[in-house]
Amino acid sequence: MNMPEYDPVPLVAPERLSAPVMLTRAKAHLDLMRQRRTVRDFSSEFVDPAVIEACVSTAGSAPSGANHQPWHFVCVSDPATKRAIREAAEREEEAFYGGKAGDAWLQDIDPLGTNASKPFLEEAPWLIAVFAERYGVNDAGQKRKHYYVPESVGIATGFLISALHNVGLATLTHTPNPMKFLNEILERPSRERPYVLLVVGHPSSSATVPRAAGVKKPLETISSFI
Ligand code: IYR
Repeated sequence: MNMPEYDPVPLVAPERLSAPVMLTRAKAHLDLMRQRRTVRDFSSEFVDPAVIEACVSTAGSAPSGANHQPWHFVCVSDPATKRAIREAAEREEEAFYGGKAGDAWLQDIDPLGTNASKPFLEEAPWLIAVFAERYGVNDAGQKRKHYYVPESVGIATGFLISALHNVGLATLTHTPNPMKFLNEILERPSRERPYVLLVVGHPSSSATVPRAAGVKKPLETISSFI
């Protein structure tokens, strides 16, 4: 088989910052990211596809196992496709809230105020369905093994959420369960597993968010320094 060889090139290093500038920038980024909230009330205001393209390209720059980039992003603005996704998602959510979830799970999400109704799937200007490729296929149509797929796609999705937040767009990380219907509606092959459905747009002017979801664990709880 034709294996690409190790071919090191000089690193194009980001600018070297002084210690105080590093700290200022770290805190400025923290301030920006702390403003991110998961939003469920979207305006239907237009968002330029070029902005979505740039944010998805940011996601595509993420690190991945063996650099196989085991992801695919389907960006949907077509109203009929959004409607089909809403209808399928609400069918799953009705089963979920109707008993499939179990009492403990429903109690855990009670503070989020969610229910089976998902109008934002039609109202928001963009839905981005993130798919994880279980395996790849090479030019000859043979299977190519992928590595650390959920980790890789999770990192890329994090890049995407922060890129969207950086341009002032709100997101909802939505995971109707199961999400298999996304393969059918979006015509993706079965080797791709739906990973998350991101709802993207401007928040509506009357958007509210659950107080409880804004409470983040303190640094002392989430970290140790040795
Ligand atoms: N997927 C459902 C339920 C839900 C589950 C979790 I875990 C959440 O953090 C929020 C909601 C829904 O979207 O309503």
